[in-house]
Amino acid sequence: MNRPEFDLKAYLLERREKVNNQLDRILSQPAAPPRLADAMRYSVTAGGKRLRPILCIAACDAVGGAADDILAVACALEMIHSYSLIHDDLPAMDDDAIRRGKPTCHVAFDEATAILAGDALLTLAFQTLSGAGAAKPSNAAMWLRVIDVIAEAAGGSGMVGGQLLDMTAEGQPVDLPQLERMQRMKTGALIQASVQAGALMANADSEQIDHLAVYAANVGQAFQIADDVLNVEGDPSRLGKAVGSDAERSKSTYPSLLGLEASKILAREKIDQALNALTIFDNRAEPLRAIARYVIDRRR
Ligand code: GRG
Repeated sequence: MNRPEFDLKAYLLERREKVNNQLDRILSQPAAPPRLADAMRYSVTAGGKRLRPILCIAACDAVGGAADDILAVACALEMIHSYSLIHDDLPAMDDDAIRRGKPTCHVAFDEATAILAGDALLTLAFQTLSGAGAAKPSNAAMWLRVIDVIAEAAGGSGMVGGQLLDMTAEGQPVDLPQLERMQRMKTGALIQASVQAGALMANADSEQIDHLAVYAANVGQAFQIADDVLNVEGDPSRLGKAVGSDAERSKSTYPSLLGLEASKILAREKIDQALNALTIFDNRAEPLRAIARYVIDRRR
């Protein structure tokens, strides 16, 4: 008998709505000055696929965990991601005017407000995690591990470090191993942490954690390759941001190093490896499987 096809669209819609509602609740609470709170809300609620929160929830689902506080972790990941986009768009970095189909934070507000909104979102993410953990003292060790995994991925040895490598490499020739390292840190680390945090919240065992790490590493790389491909041949109106910026800045990307077709083939291979890593899981990993396929078929 054929297995009914997993409905990714419905899964994404439902999880996105839960994440968005919880983000609304969190962002309506901070006693920040109104202009700062507005800028934080503006960027987080501007849209976005919510890939990291959904990966976190899907990893938790795959392990069979009904973790009560998974939404707190999912929202913390999205706030960290949103802060990184606000800072990435600043004049001192990529100097982008459009993000998620809207004027970037520093354009809609001003540069200082955008810097501070990013700072405050990063801090609020960790406050959300520590607050949820403090409410469950019996699970303190698990929460500390989740916080540690996310902090390491977001910081100097992960996303922030990758951003620095990326910026210093601009205009310079970069080879494939250098590109892979840079992107593993800049984009891959938070994607990996999202999956690992979801699994930890569901009390995954070490075999499950190891397989999910292989899944996440491959999905992270495929995601980045797809992003580079979309920067060449994507539709700006669907992406909500400009295309062609990598070539304009002479940035080394998968298409510039390997060509467009070889990049697409490599992304597919990565997704096959991600799916192979999930063979130890039952059908509760269907969302993770469907997300892996979506990562390279997406148009935005
Ligand atoms: C400034 C500390 C700091 C870090 C910036 C993630 C990042 C590091 C920069 C983003 C630049 C970029 C376009 C990277 C390529 C892949 C990527 C992270 C795309 C944006 O993420 P999506 O596609 O965005 O998940 P949405 O808007 O859907 O959330």
